[in-house]
Amino acid sequence: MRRIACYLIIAVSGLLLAAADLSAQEIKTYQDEALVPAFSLPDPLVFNNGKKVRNARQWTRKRRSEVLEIFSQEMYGHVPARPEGLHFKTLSEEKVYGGLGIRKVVRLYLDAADQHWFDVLIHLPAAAKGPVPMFAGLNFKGNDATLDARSSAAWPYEMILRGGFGVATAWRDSVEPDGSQFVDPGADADWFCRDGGVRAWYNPGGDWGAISAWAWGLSRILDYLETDPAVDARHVAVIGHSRLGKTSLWAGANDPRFALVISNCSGCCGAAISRRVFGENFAFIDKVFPHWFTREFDKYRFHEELFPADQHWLAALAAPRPLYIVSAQLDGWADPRGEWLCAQSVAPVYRLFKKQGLSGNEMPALSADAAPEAVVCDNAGTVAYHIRNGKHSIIAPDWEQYIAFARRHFKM
Ligand code: GTR
Repeated sequence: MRRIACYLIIAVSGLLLAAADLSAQEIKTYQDEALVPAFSLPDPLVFNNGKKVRNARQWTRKRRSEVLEIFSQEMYGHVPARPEGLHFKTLSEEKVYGGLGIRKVVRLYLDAADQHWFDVLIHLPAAAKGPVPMFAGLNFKGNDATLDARSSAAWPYEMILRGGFGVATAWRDSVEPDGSQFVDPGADADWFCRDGGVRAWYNPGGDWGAISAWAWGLSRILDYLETDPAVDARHVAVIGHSRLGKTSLWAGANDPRFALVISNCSGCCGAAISRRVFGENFAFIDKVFPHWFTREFDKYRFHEELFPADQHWLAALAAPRPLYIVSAQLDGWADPRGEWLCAQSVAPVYRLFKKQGLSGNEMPALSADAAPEAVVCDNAGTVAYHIRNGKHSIIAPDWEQYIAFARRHFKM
């Protein structure tokens, strides 16, 4: 008995020491291939009970929800269902771009009493003969800011409309405030939850991070799009850049109604393989942006190797739908090679559905003298990847590829 008590004391004090160590530990990051630790990627096609997933049916019926639960439980938190009182009101509608497009603002009321809402900015091609496919994604600085000339590369509305698509966007902070350096309430100051975000109002106490709240908002946008006769809601591509690229992957994972998933420079806890620990890592992201995650995620600080999945499992939740992962050459912080490896490593899941992953085992490479915004693609299959010359951003050359990819998969 005394011996057991003794062991217990040693074990508990060991744990306490480890915890103290952890909080004092200095967070280091590197962007050097030579420092990438040796690792093997966990296999998404093994059930929690250790048995092998043999076919698409087993994936869809059981394994898929196991993987979704790991990310809900350990990284982003659970995404709640549609609120009962959800309803919509069109606030304005006008012709824009010399008659090329229709611009609408639709208010999404989240409760029957009209107490909580956020606004969605929608552009539709005016000359469309029938319901149009769409891109849907959140924005960083407010809906009006996407109309600003400075945002024309990130939101090239005329190009998207000419491509035959509509596009819907809402301000990230109108769903759940980020509290980040980007926030400039501007014209959107009247966002719905002045006393906090959707997490404070809906399912309070639920352990879900902002990324889950934003993904939830994207699904509500899709709820609206399903009611708009001008929209072909069975062909809506979910898209996002950076933290919103993490969000688009997570929204696509949770909501199979999104027909295509695009993640632009999503990096750590997005498409980048965590076990490479290249650029931003778990300790850093969870310290600087703790509100993005469930508190369960804290235990993986400094321990990417203990996470029960890696990010290719998250990306594979898009299967069998078309998936497009993108990097920028100078975006070392987001780990382009890790993002490519993720795109490449979803192939076994797509193969279950007889869908083609990336074509090559080599990462597409830009030549040393590549033009400033040059793009090198491996995007002929159902899973696609490209790397663009330049920095951490989403710009017209990326959109050009997204439009072509979506046109091909939506058979336009
Ligand atoms: C960075 C963060 C990244 C990425 C980026 C962004 O500061 O470290 O994970 O999400 O912000 O969203 O622009």
